[in-house]
This record gives sequence, C-alpha cells and structure tokens, in this order.
Amino acid sequence: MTIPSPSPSTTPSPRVGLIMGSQSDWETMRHATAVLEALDIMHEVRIVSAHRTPDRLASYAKSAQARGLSVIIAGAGGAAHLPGMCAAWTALPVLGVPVESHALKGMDSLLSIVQMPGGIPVGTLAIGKAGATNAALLAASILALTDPELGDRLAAWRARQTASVADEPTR
Ligand code: RP5
Repeated sequence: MTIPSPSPSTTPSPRVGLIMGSQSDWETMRHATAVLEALDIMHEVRIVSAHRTPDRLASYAKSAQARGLSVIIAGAGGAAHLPGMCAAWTALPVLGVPVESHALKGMDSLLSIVQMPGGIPVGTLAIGKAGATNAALLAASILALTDPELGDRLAAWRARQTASVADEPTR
C-alpha cells in the first residue's frame, strides 16, 4: 500500500522567519522565539550574516515569500546591516532588532537599523530583549490581521499580561 504524501498546499510551513547575524545574537533573539512559541506561530530560525554569508542572505530573503513566510524578524549588532539588506531583497515586512553590542551598548546597532534611507523600510524595535520580544508580538499582530484565531491567542496573551500586574509593589 502506498501512503499518499500531503499536498504542498496543506503542509504547514513557517510563517515567520527569524534570522540573526551570529550565534552570539541568540541570547537576545531567543526571547522572540519564546513569544512565537507561546502564541503557537510556526517559525524558522537561521543564522544569516549580511557580511559573512552574503549569498546565504540573498537566497534566504529572495525565496522567503515563495516559501510561505509573511514576516521576517532580523536581529543584528554593531554595524547591523542585516535587516536593511534583507529588506532590500524582499517586499515582506522586515522587523529589525538591534542587539546590544559590547563597545557601544547597542546604540550602533540601533542607529544602523533605524536610519534606513527612504524607500526600503525596516520596522525597528528597541535594543535587546525588549526589542526581540516586541518584534515577535508585532509579527503576531501583522499575522492576526488575516488570522482571527491567532488574534484570539494574542488577546489572551495580553490579558494574561494585564492580570499579572499587581496593584501595589511588594515592599
Ligand atoms: C554582527 O556582529 C552580529 O549580528 C553580532 O551581533 C555581531 C558580533 O558577531 P560575533 O563576532 O559575535 O560573531 O554581525
């Protein structure tokens, strides 16, 4: 008996691509994956460096939309050209996360990512963990525009966050 393979249209594929310039960025970018997992959003995680693996970046970004991705989150530090170069290769929304650098505490990363010349946008988040967390939440909001069930999960996530805030500080 032959078992039919699932048709490509019914095979779930990642909706968010999470890329980072280096293994050293993982400590920051893992906070994005934690949120994507909490919201049950299929995603993929890759190391893609704009300057060390430029061909990998080009093929990743150019194929992203055809592979079913809807949003790309790109984290990088220092002269952080990864989000901007990624956005140059794809029309998908690219959310940039400035990773905190040793030398300049992430100000270099932030300014590299946020100061895109007009014409190729990168949605830039905060430096570090907050930025990674919010990039995933923003990706969820974008996807929820066409996915009401995800919208419900996102609303529940936010309600839990609200409920977790005490009325008074512990003294
Ligand atoms: C960037 O250089 C990476 O995004 C990383 O934040 C920074 C340092 O990379 P490593 O020297 O730690 O590999 O490309």
